[in-house]
Amino acid sequence: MTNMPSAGRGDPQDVPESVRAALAAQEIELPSWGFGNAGTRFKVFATPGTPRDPFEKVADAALVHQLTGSAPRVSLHIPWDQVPDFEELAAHATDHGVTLGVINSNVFQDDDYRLGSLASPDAAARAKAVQHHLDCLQVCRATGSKALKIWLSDGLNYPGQDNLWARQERIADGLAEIYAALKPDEQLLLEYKFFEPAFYAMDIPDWGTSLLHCLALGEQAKVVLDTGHHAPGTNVEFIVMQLLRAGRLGAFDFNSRFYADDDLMAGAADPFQLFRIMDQIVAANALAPEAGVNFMLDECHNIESKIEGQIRSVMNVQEATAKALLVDRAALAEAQLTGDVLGANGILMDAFNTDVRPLLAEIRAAKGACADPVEAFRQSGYAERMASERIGGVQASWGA
Ligand code: AFD
Ligand code: MN
Repeated sequence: MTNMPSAGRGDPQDVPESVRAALAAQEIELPSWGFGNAGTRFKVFATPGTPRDPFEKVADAALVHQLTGSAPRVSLHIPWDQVPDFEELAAHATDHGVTLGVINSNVFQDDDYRLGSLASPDAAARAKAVQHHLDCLQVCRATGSKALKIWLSDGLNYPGQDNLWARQERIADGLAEIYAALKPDEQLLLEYKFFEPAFYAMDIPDWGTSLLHCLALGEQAKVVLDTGHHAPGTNVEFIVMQLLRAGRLGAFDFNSRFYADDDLMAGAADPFQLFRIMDQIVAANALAPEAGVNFMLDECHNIESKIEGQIRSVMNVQEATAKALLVDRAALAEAQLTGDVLGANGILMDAFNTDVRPLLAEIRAAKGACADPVEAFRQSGYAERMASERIGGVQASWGA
């Protein structure tokens, strides 16, 4: 068979209703911290109009949802999003057409955690970290969130600095205390990262370590796969498949990287990898919200427009998903089983090479969102208005 693209494969008229419905139902969760100032260890750049508090961050995130139609939830980060009354923030979100999503803990910005949080050799630091997570669970109950996301920056800078095994036991004990506090409808999402801020050994460096801890904890513990958290060249879609097989893929933190945890727009550095990831999701029937995988963004934009960067990331995830849904699965299975190596690859590439932008523009418009969310944002004058209205106060950043 030739692998020439079928006539107009991406033509909205040719796309099955089931594909259109799946794309219309797709939900991508936004990071509140993606709307604040960000940077590297060298400089955090301030941008006029940046939100000064969680209420303004939620308003910016709600605009992304309004324009794209596919970003109905906003993850919070504690204490960056600390407010006196979380029920008031949840109501504010609802008023803006979105809801509050996953609650992210933060045990990486306190001097007490210099040698680690749950892994620290200091029992007081460990106890403080456990308490912070118990406090975050109280935030979940106030916001209606059902998942606590844990990323530990814990690790070592030098061989011999601490006992690798003992640190695993300390983490296991601390996670067990937190897990025991979960309500039956709540989840603990455990994220891994192969380096940074520690440079010799992170205590949860890879998917295997996160999975081992989740399996020891119980059914309500699942793994978070951050696409910026692997060594260059890692086959990330293989990890997606394995975690799906184990029933322990809880969420993605989508972003893009050229070298490390670069926090660039999802899909911008390697759209083919994002497609291969979504291909595994579609092949496993794990796309629908009820499948239990949360498709989140975790990215901060240092020099680029924050709102536009989040809009583009949502669109990039949608495009990768649309292409994955267009894979001719029957023909692919046939080619695979008959050992038609290039035929099978060609079928996958045919879908990847399909221009799905007209299809997605039509689906967005049909939902009452914008066919071209980026252009709509640029035309809206929102960025300019916020720059003129948001005067004074302290712009949100990693510190606040
Ligand atoms: C940092 C970490 C990790 C975490 C995020 C939010 O690297 O990705 O998910 O902060 O806490 O980016
Ligand atoms: Mn992350």
